[in-house]
Amino acid sequence: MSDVVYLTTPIYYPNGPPHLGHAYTTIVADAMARYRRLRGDRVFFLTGTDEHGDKIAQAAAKAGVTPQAMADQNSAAFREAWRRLGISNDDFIRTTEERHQTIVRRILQTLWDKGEIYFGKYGGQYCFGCERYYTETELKDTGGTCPDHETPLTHIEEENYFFKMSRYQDWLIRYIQDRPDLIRPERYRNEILGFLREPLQDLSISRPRTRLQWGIPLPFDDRFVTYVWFDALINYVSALGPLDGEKHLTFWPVVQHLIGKDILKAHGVYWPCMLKAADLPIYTHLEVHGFWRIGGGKMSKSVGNVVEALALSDTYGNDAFRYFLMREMVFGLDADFSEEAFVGRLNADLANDLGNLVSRATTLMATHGGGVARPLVDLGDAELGLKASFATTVESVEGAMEKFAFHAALAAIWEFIAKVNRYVDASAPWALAKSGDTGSRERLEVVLSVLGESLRCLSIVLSPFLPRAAMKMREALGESGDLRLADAAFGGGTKPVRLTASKLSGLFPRVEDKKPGARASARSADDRPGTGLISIDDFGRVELRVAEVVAAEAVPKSKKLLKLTLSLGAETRTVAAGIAEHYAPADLVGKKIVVVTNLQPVTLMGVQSQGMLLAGSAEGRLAVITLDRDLPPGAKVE
Ligand code: ME8
Repeated sequence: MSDVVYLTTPIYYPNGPPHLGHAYTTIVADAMARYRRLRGDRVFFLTGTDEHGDKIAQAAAKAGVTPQAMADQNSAAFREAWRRLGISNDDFIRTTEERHQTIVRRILQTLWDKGEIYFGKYGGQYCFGCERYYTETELKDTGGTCPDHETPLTHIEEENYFFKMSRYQDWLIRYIQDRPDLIRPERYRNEILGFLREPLQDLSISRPRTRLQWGIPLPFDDRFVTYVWFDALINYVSALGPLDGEKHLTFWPVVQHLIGKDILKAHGVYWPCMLKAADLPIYTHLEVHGFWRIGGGKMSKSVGNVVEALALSDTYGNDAFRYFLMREMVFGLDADFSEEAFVGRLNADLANDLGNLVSRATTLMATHGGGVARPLVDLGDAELGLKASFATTVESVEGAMEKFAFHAALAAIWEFIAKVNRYVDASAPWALAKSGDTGSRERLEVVLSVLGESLRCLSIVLSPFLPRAAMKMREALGESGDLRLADAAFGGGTKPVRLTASKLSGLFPRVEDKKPGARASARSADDRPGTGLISIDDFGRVELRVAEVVAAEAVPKSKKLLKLTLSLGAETRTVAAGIAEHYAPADLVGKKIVVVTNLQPVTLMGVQSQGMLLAGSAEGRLAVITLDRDLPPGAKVE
């Protein structure tokens, strides 16, 4: 393994808020970045947002905002989500940034000058959701609908610029065949090789501006914008700055991409061909993981969607959330997400196995350690067994992390935790403390030193996975200074072994009621026998009030939005409401309406909106909810 690494996640579409799937890739990338730093490697860890193309343009049009405003808002939401999850990325790239666009233009110009791009006409079945054409072979089992979106395709015939990808087919097959670990796990390597058995088409890399405005204009023909995938993939290069700069020269040769299986083709086929054509080295590895399914397995559907699933990190804590995702999913395969399974692992692995061990060991050390430190000596068979076992654990973690097998790394660590728990039971330090004779006191010191050493070593190997818990363990042990994997060995610390610690209990509090939502007091499983039902407490979290419309005006450049000034009795608020196609401003002034008042404010077309009014709609008609009797502004609605 090289001692420098550049790790990337996909750059996510900011057409909505971040969700479980985005969080999974970013969390495993973060664990890997932390692990490599722990090894003493130099790491550059990148994530970001993919902001051009139809997807964003369409989502923005639907919301009545500009694509830039939509991208700004959701890109900020991604950044904020990663901050809250404690993600240690070194950079965050947005494809609307100038630093990115400059490099995209440069690479396009180079390929154009080299004759790698030509102007041509293409007709085919196009999916607007995927933003790409489908070949007949790809559609043979779908009856002509998009295999991903299951929606009808549109026949499009248009002139575009094409990248001569087909000429790289033989080269790519050989390149992959010569490198068994280029695309991992193997199933995805086989999928790409299988795909390459069919003739490879050239890639349309532009979209006419008459159809799509939102993109990077081609440097050699500004009637066209760059195809979003051609633009997006280049983020991995553009984030490192100029191609002759120090950062590029250091990190590009050791780039390793992490992606979900949905974007395998773009990364396994388009990207290496693009890099080859641009005379840039190909990535060292493409690490591909499977998909989280919700409600797909036998588990009950307590979490309805991927955004809700991500919110469980707030309910149960970041470390527990990271642990569950990394332990539950075998990297490369699909897995089912459910709150029951999450709570199950939290209680069994984190509260019971790890939390109890830490609590028992630190309590014994705090009570009987006497503030002493001593060399790690007089070890008996049990202690030497633990020492050897930890050395094996570290080897297993290293082997697993080399293959991105996060689940296996954690399983190995938990085997060791189980052994230490058994050691505490078998050596019965509380009995040694009670007996009080010199032999027992000496034996107690050996046991406490081995427990302290076990926790210290555990805190190091756990730190990439459970950064906060690991830090708390180190604080309890009085450890400070840099975390280094090299110190994860019995007797491997820099100082004599401590026998003392501050008591650390409740590292992972048990969720007493195993039913989902037990700790999120607002929810309970019994209130939700099927999907889609919410409890009265869920509903109670939404604050609704009567508001009087005191002023209303159109929002400049927006077809949909009206800016309403609302009186809520004691306060006045502004709300941007998407009702301009149904109401003239004057129709609304004086009306008493119902408003959600505890929504996070958002800015829509330059208007800060501090709430949302309630309205019903059917068959294209919309009606704002008003009162059938008079109530004062500010009155609660429940
Ligand atoms: O495809 N399970 O962005 P995107 C696991 N912008 N991972 C999941 C998931 C799930 N259910 N759903 C999404 C794009 N992901 C492009 C990428 S890169 C140059 C451009 C994760 O917002 C997974 O990493 O649709 C997947 O590859 C990625 O989110 C897709 O994110």
